[in-house]
Amino acid sequence: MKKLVKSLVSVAGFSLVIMFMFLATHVAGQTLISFGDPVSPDPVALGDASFTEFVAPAVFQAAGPNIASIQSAVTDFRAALGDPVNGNALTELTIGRREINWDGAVPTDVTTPPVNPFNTFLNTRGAQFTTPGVGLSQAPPSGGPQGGLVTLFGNATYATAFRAFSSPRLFTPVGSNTTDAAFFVAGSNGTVRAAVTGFGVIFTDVDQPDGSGPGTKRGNRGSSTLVQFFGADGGLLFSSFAPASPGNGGFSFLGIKFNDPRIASVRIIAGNVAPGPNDDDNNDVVMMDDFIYGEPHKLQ
Ligand SMILES: [Ca+2]
Ligand SMILES: [Ca+2]
Ligand SMILES: [Ca+2]
Repeated sequence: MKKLVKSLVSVAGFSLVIMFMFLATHVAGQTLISFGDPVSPDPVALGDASFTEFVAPAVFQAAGPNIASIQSAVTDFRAALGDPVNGNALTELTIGRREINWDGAVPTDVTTPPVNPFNTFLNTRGAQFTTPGVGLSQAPPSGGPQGGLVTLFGNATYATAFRAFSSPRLFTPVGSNTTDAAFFVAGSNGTVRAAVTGFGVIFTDVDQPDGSGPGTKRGNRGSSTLVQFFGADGGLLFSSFAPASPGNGGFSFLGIKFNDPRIASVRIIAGNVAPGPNDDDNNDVVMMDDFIYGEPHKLQ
């Protein structure tokens, strides 16, 4: 009997350890859990290893049918990163933030052909963008000399499916729904790696919220749009789904900020499919607008 009680206690203890592991990995925002690793029966050692490395960022998010729906979250995020906007200053500044609204260079309604890597802001604002797809383009939803997203993706519905937060242009990968951002000291032309305290992105037309699925299925997957934040060693610091706003041309914002510059790169998965098909119950096509991030500081 004693033996049975002892083994029950040990089973209960083991379950607690598993539960702590589950909580720890979820609190840490790590979606990859390795069940193959040996599980230590010592919860003290496990707790030490799991909790000390995670630093929680401040998270800013909002979604809704119009610009006003997300404006206060964007304003709060800008304030958290700090003033001023450092524009195209070709040096590392101690304070402030950088912003890219994709609307510069006259005429501003031009559709820029997809390029990879996208180095337009590499030297001037310390950010390089790449995609596993064909390239990255700036375009208005429709119109301009090249016809905007409508012509770029050959889909007339894109004229009304998406709207700009900052008019007239949006930013999008072509041939993929993934955009990677890496940070460098401004003025170094990509030669000096850097990290930022925070990074935020405005999306248009995130339809699918966390936990819902096509048709009557519910709770079978996450939101269509995900942002992952990585440190200098490539380790995942944090990841979060963007909030959704169903309908046409809605807006979503997701930004996070740490107390120190530790975000060296960001992966943005915008929508659950590469742009091209109609935006519907199965295909949640999503476009990006303003990127807002802390001043890139040289990695120490
Ligand atoms: Ca814009
Ligand atoms: Ca939609
Ligand atoms: Ca959509």
